[in-house]
Amino acid sequence: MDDLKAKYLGQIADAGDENALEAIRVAAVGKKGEVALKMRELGKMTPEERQVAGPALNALKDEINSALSAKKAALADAALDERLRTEWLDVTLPTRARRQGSIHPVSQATEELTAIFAELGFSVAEGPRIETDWHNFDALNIPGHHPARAEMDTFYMHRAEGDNRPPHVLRTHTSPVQIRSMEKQGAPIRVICPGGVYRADYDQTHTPMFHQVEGLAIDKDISMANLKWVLEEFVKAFFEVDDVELRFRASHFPFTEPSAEVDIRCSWDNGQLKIGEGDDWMEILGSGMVHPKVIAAGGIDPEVYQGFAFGIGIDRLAMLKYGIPDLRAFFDSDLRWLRHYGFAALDMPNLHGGLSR
Ligand code: 2NL
Repeated sequence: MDDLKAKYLGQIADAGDENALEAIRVAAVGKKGEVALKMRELGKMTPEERQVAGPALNALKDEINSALSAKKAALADAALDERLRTEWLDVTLPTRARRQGSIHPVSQATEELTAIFAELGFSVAEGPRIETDWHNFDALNIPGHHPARAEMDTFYMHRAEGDNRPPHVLRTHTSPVQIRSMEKQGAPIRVICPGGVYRADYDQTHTPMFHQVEGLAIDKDISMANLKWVLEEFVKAFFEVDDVELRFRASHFPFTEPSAEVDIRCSWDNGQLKIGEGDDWMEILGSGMVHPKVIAAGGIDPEVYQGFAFGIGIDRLAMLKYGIPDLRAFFDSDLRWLRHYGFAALDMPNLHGGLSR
């Protein structure tokens, strides 16, 4: 037994890798290993002999097994040390030049308009794209039977069989984010909510997902005059023109009263759009004074507070500003298109950025 012990502990100490160690394990303490063979001889012994040899064999087996696991751990440690020694990175090296990635025009336009509204004192809020139908519709004075629910071509989430609660929806506008902002912050409030929205509509000028920015300003004495000034400042800064003329056309939305659609003076000279001059008008947004029911839904007292709201399509703003003709290409993930219209990743967008760089 002493010979066996010396032989296997020696082999284990000399083993160079896990495979060698496994071969030793099989030969020594495996089912048909040398220790097992010795165990079989116990049957031929006298009871007295067996009482000595049995425990001694078990102890030998335990000792070999411990030596095996100790050596295995030592080999793993050595392997890790070797990897740490050979695999390393100099994180202080400069980055590689840009090859592929670029900023999507919608992201660029969003960053630019966010910077403009931030300078006008608006904070930015985001919210879930899967909304309760209360936040997306009821809170905005669009009740269950209202035609706007159908007009908005809503995507409804699935409910389990027998679950009769109203289903969640993919938000059809970012207004629910403003409802949530009112609930959280109360009045006064100045906030913009940019983000993706969904409507079941797909043709030349519509994609089922598109982007919107809505703005909301609520205080004790806010009027349409404030709305007009904010929109003029925004349009001048975004399109980088010194002067604009906006035209407010009476319109109707369930969530504003009165409501106005806003056109911008422009010209189209052989396919070239000029903003701020000319004899044409182009619709760019919808707006109005927030309906008292909507202010109340946000948890604010409409007897004390009033305000304006507006909604603008970001995708169309980006098309107009960067001269991109086809909306649907925005969401095709075509790398050639992205390289053509995309913006450099390190080119931080800001109020003074955009076309004039
Ligand atoms: C459009 C119309 C609009 C709003 C959005 C709004 C939000 C709240 C309360 C009241 Cl929380 N109104 N949003 C108001 C008027 C128009 O968007 O045609 N957008 C492209």
